[in-house]
Amino acid sequence: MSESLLRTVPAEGFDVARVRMDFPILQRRIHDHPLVYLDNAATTQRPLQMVEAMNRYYLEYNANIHRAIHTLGYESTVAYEEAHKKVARFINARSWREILFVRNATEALNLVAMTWGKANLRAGDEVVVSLMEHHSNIVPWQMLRDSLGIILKFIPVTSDGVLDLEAADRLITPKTKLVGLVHASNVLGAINPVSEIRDLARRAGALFVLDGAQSVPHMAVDVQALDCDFFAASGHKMLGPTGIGFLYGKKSLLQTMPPFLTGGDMIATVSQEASTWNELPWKFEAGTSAVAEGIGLGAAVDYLTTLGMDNIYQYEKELGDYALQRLRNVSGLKLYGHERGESLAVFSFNLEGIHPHDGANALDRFGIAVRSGHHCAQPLMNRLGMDNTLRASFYLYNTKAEVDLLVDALGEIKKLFRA
Ligand code: C6P
Repeated sequence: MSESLLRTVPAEGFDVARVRMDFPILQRRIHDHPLVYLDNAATTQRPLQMVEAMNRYYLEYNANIHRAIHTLGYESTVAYEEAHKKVARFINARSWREILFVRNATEALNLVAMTWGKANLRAGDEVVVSLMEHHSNIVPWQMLRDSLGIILKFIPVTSDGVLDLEAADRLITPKTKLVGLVHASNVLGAINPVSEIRDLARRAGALFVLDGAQSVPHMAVDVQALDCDFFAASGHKMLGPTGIGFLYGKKSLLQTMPPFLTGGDMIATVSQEASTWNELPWKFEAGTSAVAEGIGLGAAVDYLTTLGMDNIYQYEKELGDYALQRLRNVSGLKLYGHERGESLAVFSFNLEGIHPHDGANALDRFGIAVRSGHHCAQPLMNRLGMDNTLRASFYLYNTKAEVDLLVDALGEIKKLFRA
């Protein structure tokens, strides 16, 4: 752990200047401007501590896991297992064996559909998701609809960008076998009313799956309190490396589900006739694991834990409130969502007369990185009447000064395009 981070908390509270020291990339200049990185919902930057943890693995104890008696193999196995334990503590899972390492949230959600879904769903069974989902919590269920004949239903979104709970109450019935919900929207930032939807799922006797890709980087998550059956997330959206994410699943479900990918490491025995499965979580981690990435994810979790998720949430809330107030005062800017309920500091908007891709390109000239496009949530975009937006998404190292730079640049861009 670098000295800078250790000095950050808890005595001095959340000190963003010290946090920024852990992210060398933030010192970059882009087109002669300081980098203002506001594309955190796509992927975050990485602290030195995380990169150093991966380096240490490669430089000091690189070896395959679960396969070797030698010292390096032992050390890498222990470190990789410890990373599962760190994630389990981070989200308050009952056991680290409930944490499966996968490539990303997309793979986690596909795993649920392709294992639990294929084994348990029959033609006519209903799966309910929301219209606010990322494609990764829609397409796997569409695949099952097309192969198994299940029925896929969508909880509508109101014109002000929140879930229609009355409609959810009507849609979730005893025919519903699984309810999937995005915990926080990558387009609107909206934090969804999890307990209400979970209670509807429970009333129906359905499983409840949370897509936590956007929530877990920004707020304390307690899977026992949420009482979800599955929780999916990506490491690269929470300061970790690419190529690693996790799926939390209740042990009782994981034990009875068939494996996802098959082959090495996920078996207990193999004969010519049949195979038996390894214990959890290895039953779901076939082949040589992303060892360095898993260790990196553990280090990212250490970093977040040291800062404190409640401190991070509070800091980002204040930053988000400031950004909201400033963006609302930009003339010709149409902001989506942020009208009701709680939201993360994720702002999708359009500038009158300027295509979002042109806007993002122009912002880049000012050193400001935002995303433009449909954000892999086309059903939501269609519902809200747009194809593409600009999106500024903030994280723990962003500052109010960067909000001001964004707003100033938007003003300049409007002049440039005479919009
Ligand atoms: N959203 C964004 O720019 P992967 O790509 O598997 O790491 O994450 C998928 C995913 C799942 N759920 C939600 C809510 C997400 O936001 C994402 C990824 C990125 O918004 C890339 S499209």
